[in-house]
Amino acid sequence: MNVLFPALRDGSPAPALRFGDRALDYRQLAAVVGPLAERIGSLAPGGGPARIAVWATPTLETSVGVIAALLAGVAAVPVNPKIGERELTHIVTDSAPALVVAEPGTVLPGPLATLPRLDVEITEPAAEPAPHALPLEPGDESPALIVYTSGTTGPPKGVVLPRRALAHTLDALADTWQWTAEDVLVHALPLFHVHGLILGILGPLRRGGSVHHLGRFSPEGVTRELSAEGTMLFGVPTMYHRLALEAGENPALAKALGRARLLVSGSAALPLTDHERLTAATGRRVIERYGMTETLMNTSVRADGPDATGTVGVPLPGVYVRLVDDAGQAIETSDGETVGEIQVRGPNLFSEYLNRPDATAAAFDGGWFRTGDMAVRDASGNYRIVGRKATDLIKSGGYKIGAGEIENALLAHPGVAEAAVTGEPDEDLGERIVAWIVPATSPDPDSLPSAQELADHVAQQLAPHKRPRVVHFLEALPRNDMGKILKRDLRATTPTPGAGHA
Ligand code: MCA
Ligand code: AMP
Repeated sequence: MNVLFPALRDGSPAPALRFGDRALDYRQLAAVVGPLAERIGSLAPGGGPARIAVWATPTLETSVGVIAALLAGVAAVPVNPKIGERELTHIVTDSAPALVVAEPGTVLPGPLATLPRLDVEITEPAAEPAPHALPLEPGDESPALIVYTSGTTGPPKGVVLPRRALAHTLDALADTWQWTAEDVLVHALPLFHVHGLILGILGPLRRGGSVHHLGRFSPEGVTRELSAEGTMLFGVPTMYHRLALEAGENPALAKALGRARLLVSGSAALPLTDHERLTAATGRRVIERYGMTETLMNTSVRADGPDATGTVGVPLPGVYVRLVDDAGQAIETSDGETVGEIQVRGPNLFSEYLNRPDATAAAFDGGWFRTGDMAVRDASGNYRIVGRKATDLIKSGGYKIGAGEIENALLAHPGVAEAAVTGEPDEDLGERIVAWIVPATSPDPDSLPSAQELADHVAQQLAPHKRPRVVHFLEALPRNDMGKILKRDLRATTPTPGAGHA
């Protein structure tokens, strides 16, 4: 199983990657990644603790940089190119990359600018490039990627994903979706998370198929690519929601979606109303699959299975899934009603949280990973997710965001005395981030921060998708006798005037 991308070694002339009008076939890709993998290997020798950062713009360069790191056997840390100062400082300090890989000409922010830098140079590829010997790949347990993910409190944790987990998940999805070298995947997902990078870029390459990345999401881009060669579409629910709204009035989009072999949604729940709108407009059903950064993919509706709309389907081949009740007992019934926490075991799991043995240990119940997701199982073995254990985790636009990290960023603003963050339902984003602020007392009311200023502050410190969309100003936060903030009561609190949308 050591070879992650057989088609790269076979010198296949088939198309591999396309971003806009720039594309590489497998021979051209091998000719670019081969020398880059050698340079990465010489600067950050693989097989050891060495890691590199990849400035993960949605580009050919990012894909090439990550593939080269995988071939060199050096773990890659993909970094959101819109990341803020506070979060970037944490990631660079925690992962200590030996160098950073980026597109030529990009200006990198502070903590990355001081690292040695390797530019991914992709010159006009030769039509018939000379074959390039690729390095021997390391063992299955060798770390492939470190992806940062939010928890309820504290800064994001680095999830160490071994090559074994990547290979297993991608092969299990091939079986579940009948995903082959003939498929052309279309998507517009960011390349610093599992969904866009592992499923969306490495997935097609493991199959010897190809991906057309849109650069940024738009219904026009989806229409164009699925009207041409695209056979599969991946997206988060926010994207499918926008497609569902537009498909009713846009026959070209409806037709393009109707042509696709497979429409797959994941990263958050796709509401039934959007399923129904899409089916009404296109005659097609969207398949949902369920995964997590720590576990990669756990379950999916099968492409060759019965309709299971409204569920996340059945466990993937080789993955064990169970429901556990509050007393820690496995739930044996499949009545579609008894709710338990989803726990997962299998070769799809991560190895550890980087530098966090405490958090790694706490995440497991014996060999089972506790997902924190609550679900029921029906008589056909399909899982339906009904909620989440932690109210302090927010899923917005398919991104997982911890309330604690936003609260900490808000508290660092001089105009904020107290802060609490909650999520509330949002038709487009699934959930939107809401901040509840007690302003710092100031002799000058005009110097109090505005909603926009606080949103900009969070965007600058953490990342734009973590910014509050609504800010309420209060005189005090509701607390219990122990001083703990009562977040449930916040929703019932009448905010003081001055609330704003950002
Ligand atoms: C707005 N912007 C700002 C500010 N306000 N920038 C700086 N400061 C501000 N105050 C910018 C944003 O950066 C963005 O820029 C633009 O304004 C709009 O941003 P926003 O409204 O936040 O989002 P959107 O453009 O409407 O994006 C919706 C989206 C996005 C495309 C659906 O949320 C998305 O790509 N989601 C994917 C999440 C994902 O991949 N999750 C996978 C993780 P600009 O216009 O330049 O972009 S989960 C996972 O991996 C597991 C394993 C799984 O199961 O899949
Ligand atoms: P992340 O930790 O960012 O990888 O997000 C993983 C979380 O996304 C899971 O724990 C679930 O809460 C959620 N998730 C992923 N896919 C689905 C889905 N199809 N339906 C509902 N929730 C999902």
